[in-house]
This record gives sequence, C-alpha cells and structure tokens, in this order.
Amino acid sequence: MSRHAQSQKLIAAACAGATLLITGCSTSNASRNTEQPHPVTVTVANSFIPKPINGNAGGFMIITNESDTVDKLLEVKADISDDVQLHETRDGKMQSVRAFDIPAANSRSLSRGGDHVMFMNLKRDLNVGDNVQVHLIFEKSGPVDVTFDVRERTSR
Ligand SMILES: [Cu+2]
Repeated sequence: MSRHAQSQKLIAAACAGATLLITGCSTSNASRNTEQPHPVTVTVANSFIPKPINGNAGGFMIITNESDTVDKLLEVKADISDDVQLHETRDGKMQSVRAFDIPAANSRSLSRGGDHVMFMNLKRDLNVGDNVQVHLIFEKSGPVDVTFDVRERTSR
C-alpha cells in the first residue's frame, strides 16, 4: 500500500468515528490528485468464490469505502458468466438488487447468508485454487479489477 493510500485509510478510519458526532468530516487534503476526476476510493479484501456445486457460483468480499460519500457497486463482469447479478438474502431467499450501497468511510461485507455476487450459468468448471478475474464497476470510483480465488465451500 502506498504512503498516500495509508494516510487516506487513517483519515477514513478517524472519520468513521467522528461522523457520529459531527458532520462534514472530509478526507480532502493537499496531497489528493486533483487531475483525476474520479479517484478510486474503494478497496476490496477477502474476495473469494466457494467451489460451486451447481451451475451458479456465489462471490463474497469485503468492500471498504475510504471516501466521505456513499459509493455504489453497480455492475460486476467476469469471463465465467454472461449474467452476473447482485443478490441480497431476505428471509432465507435470494433476490436480485440493482446496486449495493457502500457507506461513506465504512465497509460492506458480502458474506455467506447475506449479500453476495451471483455468477449465473457458469461457462466453465471452477476448482479450488483457481483465480477468477472480476471487474467491479462503482458509481464514483469507476472500474476496479479484483481477483477472486476459488475456495472450499467451508471457507469464510
Ligand atoms: Cu444468489
């Protein structure tokens, strides 16, 4: 992680606590690159796909938004599926949603039994240890490429 990203992260962490009490907490600082109209302010961790048991696969990850405004995950693309959906789980049933809000200076965890990415009608077999390149498209941060690794179904 670059020095700049590190400092942004610390600022975001401080804001996460401070915004409970005061509004207008900003991550703006002199070192921000103003030539980039849409700086990427999201980071993704622990991205994985449990080995699928039928023709579809779930995808999990933790998305952190280091900015002071809400971002949205709008679309997901990958070469393993022509139909990648965003699903939430309500009363034990999955349903498709248009986007996932990623709250300001906070994280959203896509995890088993909750929100997830759904790769429908897989175009090839996935085995434990495989890496899948996934293209995430955010409203503010734009495109972010992430590798999902295929893990045993019991992993978290
Ligand atoms: Cu699903």
